[in-house]
Amino acid sequence: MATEIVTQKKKEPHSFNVNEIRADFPILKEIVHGKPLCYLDNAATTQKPQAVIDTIVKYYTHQNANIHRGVHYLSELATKEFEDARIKVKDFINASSEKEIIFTRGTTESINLVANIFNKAILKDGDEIIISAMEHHSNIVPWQLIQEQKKIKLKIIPIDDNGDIIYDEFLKLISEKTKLISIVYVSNSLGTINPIEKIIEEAHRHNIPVLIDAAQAIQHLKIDVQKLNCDFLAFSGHKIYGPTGIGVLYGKEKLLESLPPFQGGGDMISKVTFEKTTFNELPYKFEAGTSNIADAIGLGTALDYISRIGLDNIIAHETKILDYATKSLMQIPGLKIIGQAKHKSSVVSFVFDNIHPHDAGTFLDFEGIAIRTGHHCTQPVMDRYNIPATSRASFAVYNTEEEVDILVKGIIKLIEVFN
Ligand code: C6P
Repeated sequence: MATEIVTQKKKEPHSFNVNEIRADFPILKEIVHGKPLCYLDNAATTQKPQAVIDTIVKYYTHQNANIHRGVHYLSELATKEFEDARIKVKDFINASSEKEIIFTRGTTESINLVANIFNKAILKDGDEIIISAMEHHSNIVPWQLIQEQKKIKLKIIPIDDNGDIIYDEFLKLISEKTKLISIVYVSNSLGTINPIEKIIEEAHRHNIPVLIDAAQAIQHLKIDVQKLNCDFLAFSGHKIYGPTGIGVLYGKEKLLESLPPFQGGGDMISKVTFEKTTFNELPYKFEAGTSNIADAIGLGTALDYISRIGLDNIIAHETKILDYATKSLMQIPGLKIIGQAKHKSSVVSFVFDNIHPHDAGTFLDFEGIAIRTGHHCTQPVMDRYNIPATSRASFAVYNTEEEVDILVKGIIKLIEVFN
């Protein structure tokens, strides 16, 4: 019956027990090539807890309708669930208002949204955007697309051999022509945690807004946008145990008010005539068309899930796993870790003396181990280290030291077979 909504049993907060957490993720019981799945590709996407899967099934089974449009029961219910999810995002990153939370398809769309509206409203020939040498392609290409229309300059903060940005070089790049600093919080190929507090403070001394790509930070670090004082922040739902196809752009209310819409269509308007259209209030001005309702609600459940475990617990656990993995991998002769910054999060990239990363990835797959190999959509990082690709193990809340041991055993076998 449509009106009968299945209520989920409220769970008690987790005291941190990794086996209990693993039990929440049904996919972790899968057998791959006859071996238990050892999933170490969490920077690409995280697995989903049963609660998120249940939320999506429940939505399509009992709640599905279009939002913001109908006066009927289901439409009002779906609207409430969707807007509740927005409030959960707002609370999770401590934004000051839900007007500052725009639902997008993911980090990529969030960055493209900012690039698009900056291009429309702010950027002129001669203007400059600062990014870093460790950006994901989704924080490089949107700015290059603008360069096809306008003579804007992309200035790149260099990185050192460890994978840290060279802060003094960053200071030299700032000029009166800088219109935005757009920088990754945690590098997906090096694991570096950038000193974004310092960068934001410096940028604001020059009245320059800052966009933070938090795709690899939102699931591993505590983010308080008011404390950080960033102007924009982008992340994807699927990297924080939520569904694919949903993401967030946080923007300061005043800034968003002053900028034009991204796309045109339903929901983002206030009044349309053939002569003139006026736009809806925030955040709807930036959400044209029917939103990804089910997955926004699923993201809300993922954030509830994380909050129940507690980010402090997650950070402590993931730090332990990263340290253990780094120490274990460093002992393997012929393996070199790429990215040895002082502050790192949940990613270890490595190369071998004479084994191509793709061969390593394929070999380990047959051991049931899922890692990512390639350039990780950061080709300039590969160029910086003069390598074609890396193998990357990336960790999440459900990974264990035993899984690190399985990875190490698999690599030792790989080296024996290939040498
Ligand atoms: N990195 C990885 O395996 P989307 O695809 O929009 O959800 O996220 C894009 C993105 C942006 N910034 C950073 C730092 C990222 O790591 C990613 C996605 C994945 O590393 C897929 S390439």
